[in-house]
Amino acid sequence: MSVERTLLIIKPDAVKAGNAGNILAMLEGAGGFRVKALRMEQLTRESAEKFYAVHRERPFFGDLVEFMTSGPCIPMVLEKEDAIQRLRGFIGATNPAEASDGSIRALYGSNIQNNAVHASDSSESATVEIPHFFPEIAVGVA
Ligand code: FUP
Repeated sequence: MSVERTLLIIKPDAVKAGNAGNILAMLEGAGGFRVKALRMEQLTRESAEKFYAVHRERPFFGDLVEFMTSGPCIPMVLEKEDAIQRLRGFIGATNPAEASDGSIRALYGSNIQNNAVHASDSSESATVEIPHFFPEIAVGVA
């Protein structure tokens, strides 16, 4: 295992609900992830469509873009040993109803769309997703 970087987004539902601070505290505390970059921003339609381009043909794509542009979100780069897979475990399943107890999505997600956070699902995804938001941050750890 090696130290990796991955992208997490606190989504508009969690920001609106005032859960961003609790989520960040979980990530840094119990999760042990180090924050390498972080910003609050409201996604444009163009940026959201590009970010989720892999889902362009799926029936939920339009609603997903609508949701992701509905308010500010907080993208961040996190670093840790084996960060990509560990973060996926820490956030829980896509559908909060199926997410393991104590995971971020179980605690703060409402449904499969409004599921509080996004995290890169592979090193290939992280390599594209980190520069989408933070082109100035290296994808790999020196
Ligand atoms: P994940 O990698 O866990 O975010 O899950 P997916 O890549 O399968 O889905 C990406 C996003 O699409 C999810 F965060 C939420 C949204 N989605 C829906 O809105 N409806 C669905 O039926 C499936 C996914």
